[in-house]
Amino acid sequence: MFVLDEDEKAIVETARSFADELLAPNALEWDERKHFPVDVLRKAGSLGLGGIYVREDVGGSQLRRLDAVRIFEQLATGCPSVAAYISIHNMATWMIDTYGDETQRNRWLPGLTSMDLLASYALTEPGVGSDAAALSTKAVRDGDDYILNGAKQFISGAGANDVYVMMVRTGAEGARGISALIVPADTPGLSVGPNERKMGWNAQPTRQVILEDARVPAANLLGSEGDGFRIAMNGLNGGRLNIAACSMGGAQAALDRTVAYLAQRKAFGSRLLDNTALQFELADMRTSLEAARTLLWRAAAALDADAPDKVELCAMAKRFATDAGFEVANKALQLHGGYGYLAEYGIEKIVRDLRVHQILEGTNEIMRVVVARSVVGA
Ligand code: FAD
Ligand code: 2MC
Repeated sequence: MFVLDEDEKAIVETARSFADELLAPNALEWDERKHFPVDVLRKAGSLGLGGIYVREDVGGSQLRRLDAVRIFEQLATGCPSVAAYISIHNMATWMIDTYGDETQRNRWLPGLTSMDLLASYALTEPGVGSDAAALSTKAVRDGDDYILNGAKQFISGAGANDVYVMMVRTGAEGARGISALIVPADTPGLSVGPNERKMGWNAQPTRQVILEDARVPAANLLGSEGDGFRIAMNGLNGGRLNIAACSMGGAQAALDRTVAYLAQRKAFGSRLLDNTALQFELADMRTSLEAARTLLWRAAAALDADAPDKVELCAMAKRFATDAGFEVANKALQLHGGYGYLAEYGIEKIVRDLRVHQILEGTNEIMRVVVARSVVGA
């Protein structure tokens, strides 16, 4: 698993070239202008990045989760925010591939895998984040439709997307009363709030989604009524790994730039890179990233193998890698001195982007809840 064969190397190199050529040169400008680069996403789609682990008959690349985390690490070296949106799009697209019927797959997946269509994942609500099973957006059956009322909060890609995979309540309280629906973005009665002003992740929009008597065909139900929470959580297992990979890529880029910076910066008569105390910092940063990457690849292999401990391994990897990634990026900022704090050096942007990975796709406290349950057998 740790020595890549030629095919695996080619996949990683393709993702790296895409990041070097199309993401990195524009990342600072997109952050400043809060620009969502849809044209670049379409190019990602043409390379097979829109359905990385989706089946080939609908245009997917049908790769493994292990390939996916390596791809997301490379994409994030160019821009963690754009890489993370591609990750969310892949999560939603995989949910339709895995739980959709043939009509749903053929209707949506060719457009989604090519990224001509963009997807969002809508679980969180204004009153409910970590305690997702308590969500209250209602879907009431009316003939051949569901009528949706409620609101979704913090939805990545909203307003620029074509479709939501949305978790709604069709039954009683609790996880078993939740269903997953494919909701077209142009559904009458669906509207979005303003783009949130955020600390980072500025190259993708985050908006509230409001549902007022929004009518969605019942044929858009994924699986059966009551399956929605399980579908949502299974999507998130892989999503958590990809977000962790985005932290790896951002932090690795920050570390690489720090080495280059210290090599040319002189103080007290020599290069800062020759200072042993600073070399020790770099050694610890590299060690942290290698440890996190090792756990991440182990969790991805467990997900590929559908191992019985995949859920807690994904949670461990998400918690560990997003914490490590943020700490490494923040140390990189420190080692740049005052220049690390300036936008043009690009390090503070990585720090801002990586901070939210400790919060979303399940906070790192919730990751500990998941792991703790596996330890104590709850
Ligand atoms: P809360 O659940 O209110 O938690 C507040 C604090 O309490 C946190 O520190 C939490 O860890 C802690 N806490 C809560 N319960 C426990 C517990 N049992 N034990 C210990 N600590 C606990 N959601 C989507 O559905 N789709 C998206 O596309 C999406 N994109 C996002 C993009 C951004 C930029 C952001 C910021 C969020 C996004 N989210 C999205 C929402 C994100 O998943 C939630 O913010 C997250 O799950 C936390 O929920 P909350 O904000 O309601 O915090
Ligand atoms: N994988 C598969 N199944 C899972 C699962 C997982 N990771 N987590 C829970 N389930 C199943 C569980 O096995 C149970 O199934 P069954 O009814 O068959 O026994 C069912 O789901 C209910 O689970 P719990 O009893 O554990 O539910 P509980 O409410 O106690 O806790 C918790 C669930 C806290 C783990 C869940 O609510 C959670 O993960 N919260 C965090 C929410 C989150 O991650 N939001 C991210 C939003 S998306 C985002 O941020 C983006 C940027 C896209």
